[in-house]
Amino acid sequence: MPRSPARSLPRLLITLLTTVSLSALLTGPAAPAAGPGRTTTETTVVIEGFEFVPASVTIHAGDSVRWVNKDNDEHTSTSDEPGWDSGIIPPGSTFTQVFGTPGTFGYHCDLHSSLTGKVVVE
Ligand SMILES: [Cu+2]
Repeated sequence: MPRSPARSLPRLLITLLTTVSLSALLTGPAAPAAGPGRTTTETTVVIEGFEFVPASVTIHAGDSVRWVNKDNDEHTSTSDEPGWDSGIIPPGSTFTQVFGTPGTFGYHCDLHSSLTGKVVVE
């Protein structure tokens, strides 16, 4: 006997939701450009001596950048255009941002206007 639509629809929804949740867990919601089988990488930018080191990093879509504050002062990683804002990164702390979209993204420290950097996403 065929299953009635009233019974199979909720089951289909649950299957869909489970699939979406699983893929979100596996790839992260901000990494749509990372194809299956490609490993994402994390690039580290050190904040030291009131500089982003290196000041420019090039990554692939789906990769992440991790800022590590090695200064004794607070800093931020804030995109020049709307995009991301770490908020205060206390000394010894880190902030990680995933980049899902190709482009060139300038950023700065909100507390020290001389601190600038660039993330190039290929
Ligand atoms: Cu700063």
